[in-house]
Amino acid sequence: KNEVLGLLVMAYGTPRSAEEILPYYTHIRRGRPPSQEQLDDLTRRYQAIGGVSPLAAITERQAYGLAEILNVDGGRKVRPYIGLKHTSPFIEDAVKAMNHDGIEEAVGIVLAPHYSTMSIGSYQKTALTASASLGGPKLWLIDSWHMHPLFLQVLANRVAEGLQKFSSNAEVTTIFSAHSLPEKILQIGDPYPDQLKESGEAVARMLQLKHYTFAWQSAGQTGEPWLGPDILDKLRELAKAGCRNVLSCSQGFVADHLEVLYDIDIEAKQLAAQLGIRLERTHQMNDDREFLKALAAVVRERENKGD
Ligand code: FEC
Repeated sequence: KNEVLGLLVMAYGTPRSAEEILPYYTHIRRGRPPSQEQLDDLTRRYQAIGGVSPLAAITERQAYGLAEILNVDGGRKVRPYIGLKHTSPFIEDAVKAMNHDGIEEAVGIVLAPHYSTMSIGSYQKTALTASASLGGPKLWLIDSWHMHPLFLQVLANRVAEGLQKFSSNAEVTTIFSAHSLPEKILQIGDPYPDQLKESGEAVARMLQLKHYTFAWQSAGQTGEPWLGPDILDKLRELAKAGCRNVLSCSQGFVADHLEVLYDIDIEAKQLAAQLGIRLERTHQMNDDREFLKALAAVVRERENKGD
């Protein structure tokens, strides 16, 4: 038996150059190319954050950093494989490479904390379909890790650090947000909205936060209703209620990427300024060692659980 455990690290993926924006966007839209106007708008947002997103490099540092930690913890040795949802190396490529390398068992983790059929569920389906068609490896997939105590501790530390940006007597409202999804997920009892609440409430309890709320961000424009309230509407509502200080915690994401660097740092900050709100945000997890240690614990727990 192959003693090496495969470590399938799945993430969203990002275009690595301006030329890759069109195929990437087309893939996100399940093969339907965007209109010129939509493409121009997305290109403009990438330009506003420096041309390309740092996400590709961060995903690599997270995956290899995680493997490094696992390879010195005394447990089974791991070999990392990155599988991306919307650009190469695709999830299918990673499963194929594991199969080719003779990996028999692998733990699969998605670099997003909360489960939805439309997010983690779809990564998992792709991975399982690929391994079934190739005849291996056996995949031990992790559904969600938003309530792992080590992760909650890192998240709470981030919020505590964020709150310190404000003066000690300021009244600050923390907004916990995650990527919005089409409202139709509610009809199938999707756990996503409850999971967002669960981890946000846990952090609020740990820090004894007095003022906190929840919102959705980065909704797509597909014509159908998406989960709300949107974070921009939430800011308007808070401003009306007299709130002047807001800490944004995009707890649904674990890296600095377009949805944080543009949607929060540019778009939400601009609106906040117009509303007379000081908006700060928590640092993303990126390849912070404490965060990767939390993921390492999640991986080992799944490995130990087995089939
Ligand atoms: O930095 C980067 O380049 C990539 C940032 C990025 C992340 C991300 C995470 C999530 N998405 C989720 C769901 C959807 C759904 C649609 C959708 C559309 C886009 C578009 C871009 C994009 N997403 Fe994304 N997402 C990122 C980027 N996403 C760009 C297309 C243009 C736009 O709307 O801005 C709508 C698809 C459709 O049109 O039918 C649904 C979810 C996550 C969080 C979980 C995860 O990371 O997997 C859920 C990062």
